Amino acid sequence: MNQNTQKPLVYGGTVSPYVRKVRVALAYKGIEFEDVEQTPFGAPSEFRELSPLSKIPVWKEGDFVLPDSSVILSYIEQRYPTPPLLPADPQPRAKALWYQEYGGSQLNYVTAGVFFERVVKPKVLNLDTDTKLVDRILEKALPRALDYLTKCLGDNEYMVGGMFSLADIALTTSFVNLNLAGVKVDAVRWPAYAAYVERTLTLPFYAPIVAQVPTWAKYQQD
Ligand SMILES: N[C@@H](CCC(=O)N[C@@H](CS)C(=O)NCC(=O)O)C(=O)O
Repeated sequence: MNQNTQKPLVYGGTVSPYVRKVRVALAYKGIEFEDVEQTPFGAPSEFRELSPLSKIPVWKEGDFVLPDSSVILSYIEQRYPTPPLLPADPQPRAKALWYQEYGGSQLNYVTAGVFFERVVKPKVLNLDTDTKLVDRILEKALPRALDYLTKCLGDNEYMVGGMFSLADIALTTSFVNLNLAGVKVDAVRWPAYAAYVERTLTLPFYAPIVAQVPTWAKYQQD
């Protein structure tokens, strides 16, 4: 444990959807932790000791270190089982884990592509946005993801098992970045999914974490 606070440390930054996932899970379970601001890019060698892939988030509890958001959630789910973030039944439980995988891979690649082009490139790297790439993502990859997710959600309030779960975190955290990049889920084309994202991001334990993003990270269209 950290000698000063005895709280676990979570390394990361507010614009990372993976870090946000961990923060929301911890908030849902009421687990206290300490934020350690860390960018993965150009990180010092001490950070690479913790995270061999040099990625955020990292969980550190004394000598115990976990450098991956899904593994961190798996650990905290066992360590702090109440309230649960996974259904107890094997099938919805496995589905929730699949949605976490999808959220952290394909869905995030799509949303991060837009965020990188529209926000990170102009605001951090001083580079031009590849507008053709953004158009392709918005016209093809994002609709494909939203069609799939809409089918999975059906008319349910939550993605699996009739309960809030880590699937709901994993399938909404990327949309914070998409919103920051000036894109909202089209509520005419995907009304159920747009409403699901909106109500999930405004849940009382989730909304304050969404609000933490710095102002520089907001895309403004001229
Ligand atoms: N599978 C990892 C992915 C984490 C990840 O890709 N984090 C990004 C920030 S959003 C990062 O650290 N990227 C740095 C890099 O790829 O070098 C997880 O779920 O924690």
